[in-house]
Amino acid sequence: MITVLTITVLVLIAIAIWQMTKIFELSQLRAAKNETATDNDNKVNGYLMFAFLVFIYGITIFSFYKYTKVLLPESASAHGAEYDSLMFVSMLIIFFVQTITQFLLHYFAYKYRGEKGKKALFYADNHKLEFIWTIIPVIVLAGLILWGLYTWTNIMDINDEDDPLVVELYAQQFNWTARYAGEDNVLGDANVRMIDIDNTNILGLDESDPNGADDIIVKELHLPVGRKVNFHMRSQDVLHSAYMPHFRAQMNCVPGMITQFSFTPIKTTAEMRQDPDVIDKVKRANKIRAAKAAAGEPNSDPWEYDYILLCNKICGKSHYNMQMKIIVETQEEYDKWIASQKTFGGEAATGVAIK
Ligand SMILES: [Cu+2]
Repeated sequence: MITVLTITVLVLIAIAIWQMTKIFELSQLRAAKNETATDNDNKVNGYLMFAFLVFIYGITIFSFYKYTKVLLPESASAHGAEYDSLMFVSMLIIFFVQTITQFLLHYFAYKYRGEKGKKALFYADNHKLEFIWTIIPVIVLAGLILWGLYTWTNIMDINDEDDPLVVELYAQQFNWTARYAGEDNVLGDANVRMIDIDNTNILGLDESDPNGADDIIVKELHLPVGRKVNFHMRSQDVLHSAYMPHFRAQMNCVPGMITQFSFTPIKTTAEMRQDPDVIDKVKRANKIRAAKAAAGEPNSDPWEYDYILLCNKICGKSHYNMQMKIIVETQEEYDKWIASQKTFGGEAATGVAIK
């Protein structure tokens, strides 16, 4: 009913605007003058072109000044630096070319504005010019594409070299669960059809698979610094995307299949908290939070920096809050933590539910 009413109102508003335009046109009939642009009109438009150029240059400089600080801090994964360089060089070329072409576009619009007696020059073609403006983009784009493909192949080369830690990331509306492969570093088979909530089997592990007995299911991801991690992603319900921005990592989680991503964390959480860029971000966020706390708003406690796993596919109404904390720590700290966790076999035997 509301939809029908909204459409009716919109149609009526459109008719009213149309009628008013007609009345306006009729009232202007007598006063209508020659509508050909004069030299003065063209001059004004020419200057407006320059004004617009100044506006877009100004807003670009302003955005750099104001918003560069909200970009991600330095990458915390081994492959991240290469990824960032590719991004930086691509953006640099885009900004360089756009600065020049925007200037030329607006300058020529001004220079060749309409003037009485001025005639457009018929200029069929110029092979030299055509060659130059074709070959330069071809070389630049081919270079970027080749570099991009090389980087992509490097990042997406998921293999078992260097004894990687195997971890499963399990997505469901609207939370993440991680599963470590345990002592044998082999994940037990799993299928959503085998989920048995009453029996603590929340990820649908195949209880007859011996590889799964030592698997460790947790709600907080701990990673030892400097060791490669091979992630296996699964989804229980809809498309999700495991996004770990500080490690420049993202992979879709697709129901019915296992997707993979691999990276090596190179900075512990403690080290990252000492990064000047991160310190600055935390300071700014906490200033906003302090103001909110003073106004009595909930959830305004001071924030401490942590790596985070987010969902980057709009998967439902609580998508925005689908996240898991990631802690990168030294090998000793990690060993201590993992030793304190219960295995799936142990959980199933004791029947303790994992919350
Ligand atoms: Cu999601």
